[in-house]
Amino acid sequence: MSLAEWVNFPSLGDERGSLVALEANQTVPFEIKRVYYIFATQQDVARGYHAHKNLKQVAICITGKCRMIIDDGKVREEVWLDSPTKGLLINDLVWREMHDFSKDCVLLVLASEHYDEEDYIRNYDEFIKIVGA
Ligand code: T46
Repeated sequence: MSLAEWVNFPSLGDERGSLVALEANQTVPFEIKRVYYIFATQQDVARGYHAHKNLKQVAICITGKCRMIIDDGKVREEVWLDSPTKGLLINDLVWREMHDFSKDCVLLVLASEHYDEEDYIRNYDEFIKIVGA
């Protein structure tokens, strides 16, 4: 079974161009408490390398693309985020790594909780112990 859960956002485009609406508890399956975006990532830089204890996120590449690795301790999967109408739902206790950012990549992330450094699991061995894999 695939680990990757996608949320497809309808493109409300017309002859002027495109528009996507992100609505809490509707197109986005949780209450949004925080929004951040990653941009101007340097070439050959990888980010992430952590999991969260209690955090749901939807990640959308609104411009450009990047490759994401998601891993629940049993399944490790690689996906490309490359569409402004496609969000990757990342649940609790999923290890994530982001690689191969295109120069123009803007990765928008909607989060179910406020920022809390205590929620991060930054050591892979500790993550594997916690998920009991
Ligand atoms: C995730 C992936 C997709 C804050 O102060 N507030 C915030 O909301 C965030 C997300 C980060 N920060 C600070 C903490 C660090 O000093 O910004 C700095 C960079 O954060 P970090 O190294 O955690 O960034 P990434 O790209 O490795 O991971 C981020 C998110 O932290 C993480 O939750 O899932 O993007």
